[in-house]
Amino acid sequence: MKLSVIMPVYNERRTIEQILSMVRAVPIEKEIIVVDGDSTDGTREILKQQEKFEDTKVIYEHCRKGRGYAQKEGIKAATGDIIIFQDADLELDPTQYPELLKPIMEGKAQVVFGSRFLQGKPQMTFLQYWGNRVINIMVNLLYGVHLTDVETCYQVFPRQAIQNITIQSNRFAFTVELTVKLIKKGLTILEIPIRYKPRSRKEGKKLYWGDGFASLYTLVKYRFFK
Ligand SMILES: Nc1nc2c(ncn2[C@@H]2O[C@H](COP(=O)(O)OP(=O)(O)OP(=O)(O)O)[C@@H](O)[C@H]2O)c(=O)[nH]1
Ligand SMILES: [Mg+2]
Repeated sequence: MKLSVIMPVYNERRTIEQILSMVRAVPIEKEIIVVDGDSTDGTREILKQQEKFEDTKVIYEHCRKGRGYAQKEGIKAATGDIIIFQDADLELDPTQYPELLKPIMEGKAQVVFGSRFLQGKPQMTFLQYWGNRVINIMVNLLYGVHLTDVETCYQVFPRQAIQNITIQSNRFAFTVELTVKLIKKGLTILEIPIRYKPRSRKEGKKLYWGDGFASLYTLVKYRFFK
C-alpha cells in the first residue's frame, strides 16, 4: 500500500521544509508530490534542494493557477494507491496519517475525512468558523449526509475512486466539489477527529471569504444543475 501525499504550495518558505520533514517522518510507504504555483518568496529554491529526496517529486507551474488546479496536477502525477492532501503550512499534523488510513486499509470505509470539528471548536476566526459551518450544513441538507467537516484538507481516498470524477474548480472550491462528487458516486465518507491549529492571514493563509461563496455556489450547482 503506497500513499500519495499531494501538497499544493504557494509562497510558504517559512514552513515548507519543516512540513516536508514531518511528512517524511510518518512511517508509511509514500511519495510526496509538491505542486508549486510559481512561488516568488524563495520557496522554489528550497524545493530544488528537496528534490534530492527520492520520495519527493516537485511540479513547477509556470503561473499561479489556484490550489484546486495544483491538486488536480498532483492527482495526475500520483502513482500511489491512496491519496491525501497536505497543505504546506503547519495547520495539520501528518502524524495523524496512520489513523486516517486505517479504516480504508481495514475495508471499513471507502473514503475518510479528518474532521476539525469533532473534538470541540477549533480556534478559528468567527468568519472562518461560520463559513465552514454554513457550507457544511448546506451539504448535509442538499445531499442527505451527516458530515461535520466537508472543507477539510485531509480528504483520504483510493486513487481509483476518483478515476471517473472530473473536478472543474481550480481554486479552493475544489474541496467541496470533490466532496459532493464522492457523495454522488455513492461512496461512504467516514470522519475521524483531527487536531487543527489554524494560522492567520498574516502567517500566510490564502483562503478568503470569496472562496466561501464560490464553494456555496459549487455545492448548489452540482445538486440541481449538473
Ligand atoms: N500551487 C498552488 N498552491 C496554492 C495556491 N493557493 C494556495 N496554495 C497552497 O494551498 C495550501 C492551502 O492554503 P491556505 O491558505 O493554508 O488555505 P487553507 O485555509 O488552509 O485551506 P483549507 O485547508 O482548504 O482550509 C497552502 O499550502 C498554500 O500554499 C495556488 O494558487 N497554487
Ligand atoms: Mg492551510
